[in-house]
Amino acid sequence: MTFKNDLILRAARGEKVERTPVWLMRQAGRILPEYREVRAKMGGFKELVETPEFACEVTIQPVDILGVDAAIIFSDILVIPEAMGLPYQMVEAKGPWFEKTIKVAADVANMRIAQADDLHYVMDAIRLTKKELAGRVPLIGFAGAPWTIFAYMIEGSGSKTFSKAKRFLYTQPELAHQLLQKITDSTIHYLKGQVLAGADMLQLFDSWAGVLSPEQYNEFALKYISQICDAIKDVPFTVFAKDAHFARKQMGMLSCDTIGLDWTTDIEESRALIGNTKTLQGNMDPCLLYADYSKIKLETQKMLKAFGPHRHIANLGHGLYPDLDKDKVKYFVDTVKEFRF
Ligand code: 1CP
Repeated sequence: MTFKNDLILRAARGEKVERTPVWLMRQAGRILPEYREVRAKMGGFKELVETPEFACEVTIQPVDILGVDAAIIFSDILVIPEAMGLPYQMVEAKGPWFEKTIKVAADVANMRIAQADDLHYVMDAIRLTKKELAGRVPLIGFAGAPWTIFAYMIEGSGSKTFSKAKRFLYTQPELAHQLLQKITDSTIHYLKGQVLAGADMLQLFDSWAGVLSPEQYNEFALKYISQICDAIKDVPFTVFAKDAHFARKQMGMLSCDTIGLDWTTDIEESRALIGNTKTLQGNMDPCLLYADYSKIKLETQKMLKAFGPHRHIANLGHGLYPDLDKDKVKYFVDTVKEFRF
């Protein structure tokens, strides 16, 4: 496939780029009035995710409107628990909710290992989006990391502490490993399916890495992330573990191409810990985009200089907040695109 703009793929592979590429986590979503319009036509979030034409439309919106260097397929990490046997609902203004959760051994035994076909609507959305993008920018596929998916399957919703999921690790570690392995196998099938459908690169989101201790993170998270990295060979692969500053050195040893960083980590220190063989992605605090334009420009340029000209993909340190001003978000993107070393 020839791309009109493949900066992000080259940056991920450590090749030379004319400028730093940029995209934003949660770039398709409520900051765009155009998204809210499509969303309002639908019965709910799930219907949008499960209807390839609409998922495709909102995936491409940020490419047209914000000018980002990649699209990310519009879906959610929670499609995996659903494909394994735990359906989710997205409750308006509240977030995800699972009617059934995992409590005992029989619940784990009842979980099936998902196949790519179970998520045919995501594969259809990827195929359609690839066609509609026609090589303008690469398309990113994604999944949740096993620990984060496990946390939702035990907890049944979002949580500040994920204490039920952590209790499970302390009280039923063997069973936790069985479930984590099933999630890992499902995720490998799912990600390989996304590549076959046309995804040009992949990202794993470990959003709740930060509630685990370093030791637990090794045992219950990195072990499985490492299996997934080893299984994906054909496209650049990014691991983003939010608040996992304690694991940066070990993450440098994963067989992936890019490590995502949040804004709580020092850039130079991260480079030293992770090494020069990985691309780094991030790591602006999304709240910077509440500041005035001159402050956004100053801090964005400071970030670009700290990462340097090689092996950097500009992004925020986590997803955009829905109340951010679209013009300021675009200003961040433009500031990156105009900067030259
Ligand atoms: O209708 C809406 O606008 C609901 C908000 C929303 C959106 C836009 C949810 C509910 N999910 C999504 C889409 C989504 N989710 C994408 C789309 C592509 C893009 O980035 O533009 C992606 C990549 C995700 C991934 C996701 N879902 C993560 C990992 C990234 C992160 O933010 O840490 C997580 C943790 C989820 C679960 C989820 N889905 C939605 C919410 C509100 C949550 C978080 C719930 C919680 O607080 O625990």
